Amino acid sequence: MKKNQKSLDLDTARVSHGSGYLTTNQGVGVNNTDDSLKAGKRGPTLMEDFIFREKITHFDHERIPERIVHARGSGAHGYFQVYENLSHLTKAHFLSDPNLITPVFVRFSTVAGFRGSPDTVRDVRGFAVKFYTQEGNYDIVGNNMPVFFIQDAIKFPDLIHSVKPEPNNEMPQAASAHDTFWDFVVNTPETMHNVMWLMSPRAVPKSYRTMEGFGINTFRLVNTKGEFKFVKFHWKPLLGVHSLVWDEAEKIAGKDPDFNRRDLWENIENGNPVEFELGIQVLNPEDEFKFDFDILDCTKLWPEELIPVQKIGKMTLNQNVNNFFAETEQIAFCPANVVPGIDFSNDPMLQGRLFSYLDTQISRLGGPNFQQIPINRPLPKVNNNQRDGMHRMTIDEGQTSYYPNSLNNGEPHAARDGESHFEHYQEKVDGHIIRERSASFRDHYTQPAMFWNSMSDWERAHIIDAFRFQLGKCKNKNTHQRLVDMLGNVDPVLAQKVAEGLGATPPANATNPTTAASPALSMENTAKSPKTRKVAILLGDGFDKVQFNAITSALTAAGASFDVVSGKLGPVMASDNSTVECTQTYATTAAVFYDAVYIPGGSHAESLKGLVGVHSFLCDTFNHYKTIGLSGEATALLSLLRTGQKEEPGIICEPATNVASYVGNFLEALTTGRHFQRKIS
Ligand code: HDE
Repeated sequence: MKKNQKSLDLDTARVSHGSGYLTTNQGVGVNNTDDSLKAGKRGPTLMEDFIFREKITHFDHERIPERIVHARGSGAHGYFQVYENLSHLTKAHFLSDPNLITPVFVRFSTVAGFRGSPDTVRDVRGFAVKFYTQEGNYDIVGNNMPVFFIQDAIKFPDLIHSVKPEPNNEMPQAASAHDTFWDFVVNTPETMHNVMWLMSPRAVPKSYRTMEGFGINTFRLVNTKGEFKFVKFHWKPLLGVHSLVWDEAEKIAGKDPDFNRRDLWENIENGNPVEFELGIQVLNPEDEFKFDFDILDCTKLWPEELIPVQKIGKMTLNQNVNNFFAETEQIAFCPANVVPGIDFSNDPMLQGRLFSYLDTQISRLGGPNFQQIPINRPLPKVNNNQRDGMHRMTIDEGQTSYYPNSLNNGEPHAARDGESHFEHYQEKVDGHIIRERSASFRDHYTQPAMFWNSMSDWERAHIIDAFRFQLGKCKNKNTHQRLVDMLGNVDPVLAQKVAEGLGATPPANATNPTTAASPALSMENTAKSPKTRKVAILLGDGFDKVQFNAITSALTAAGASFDVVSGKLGPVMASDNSTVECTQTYATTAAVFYDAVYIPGGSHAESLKGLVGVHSFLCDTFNHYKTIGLSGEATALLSLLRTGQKEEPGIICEPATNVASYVGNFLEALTTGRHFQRKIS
């Protein structure tokens, strides 16, 4: 792979430890790193043992504070290319030339959990992208939902205190299903819209490769003529948007806490690039007041049907980190990192964010020089009079470190015309200094209702179940009722169903304030591809090799993958006495890690019937709406499902197997993914 500019820059910091003798940090050779220096073989350790002290001291200080939010994350390198010259909209150089390759680093994250918490919890996901442009670093620090919980940054500490583990006992970990979060929600109606998203399947993404990203806040694009447009940023995954079901997410959290991290890592490691298109919604300044929401209110989205998303470029992630700490942990994103041509709006959340990130990074990364850490340093030369501070990495030469100066001929000089530089958009501002919320921010229910109206049946069922689960974990009954009353302003059916589950009283005057819907908000019609699909093939001695071969070659041809699962690792014998290597067992894997299960015919079917592992594979696959494939003698295993479940969609079961047509049916069901029409109760 040809290296991009940032990769070459990072090469200067990479150190290989493949060979050579051990040394101290001073470069002095060490011939024993196993025994400390003692006064006699059984005597006390000596203070003069600098080799011992250095090793232990370094170890004692190996941890840095984790991020106050978004502590749990995974990152990857890649690049971005714009589709066409956008200089009519923005003077940003990296958006002007389709041939230009801009290196990027992306960090995906959960929000509430600690650094070691599981990936598949119900939470918002962070989606932060750093573009290493030739005009400096530009960051889109976004989430996988297009709206936020609050309207003003000053409330952020309250929101986060409420969702983090409760302060008296530090429970629960990485979960919003507890009293303080919902107490905050019922006291803060502006949270309603993001809460609807949080209860939806979007909050349990199947993969970082299959979630959307949103810059959320409103920004400006500014061109060379000084004209601006308001803009919102979107990332659209080429593989479509896909989520887990809740039971699956909970099981995976225990069985593989690194589920999303592993998926990202393994796909990049296996040469499957991860691709997202960058989209923009562009709004003319004269249209600022045309809508029934305020475009500066980040609890509102701009419906794509009103303001279409234009796809402007593609990001490809194709390289894993060499060292998690040096890269993924030390990277520092900041919404204030903008380049000429991209500017801020007066969105009060954005304005607060512009302060917070750099501030937190000064303590997280140990002082004001964290921009010099290799993963953070920009590609253009940093040229200013800032000096000193903790961990300064550069040796800044010269006598002068101030401006203006004559001793250094006025250098470095203020950028002149023709030299890339940032100029703030010269907005005219006029108003009284006031600590108040704009009246245009007051409608907290129309867009949550629009979100609800846009959902398919299975998404609605997911949302109702999520509310019931989350509130069910809150001890305070008053909170249940207040939440149900809030939902009465979103939709009567939603309020009624959640009330039923909680034993609360449905609100008397529940109404849905709008008939509007935005089809783009539903995941129902998203792209579906067999390429993301993985099948568990359950085998015992005596399986039908012809059927096995037909399925596995069709899966490989379609770009899907499979694991052979059996009672023990090693070879499993087919009916024709050939063998197939089994790489997973019922102890090492489970149905939650696959999109489908397939069992070929053959004499093994009888023995599989009695195995607990096979039983739980089939039941979980059924309950998670996934495809079940049984052919030949294995169709008898249908008896492991309850009566009435056998005719449900997504069950491809043929006793007299016509191999070619069977394989086609199975692949079609697999590509569909989940069969939500299935009745699972
Ligand atoms: Fe953040 N946020 N945030 N946030 N945020 C941080 O910065 C903050 C908000 C987002 O992978 C912190 O370096 C405030 C919205 C992501 O490293 C901190 C407010 C959105 C990440 C911070 C918000 C985000 C962060 C913690 C309210 C979506 C992880 C560690 C005004 C548009 C970036 C750090 C990474 C991280 C502050 C709201 C996204 C404390 C004050 C809205 C993806 O500075």
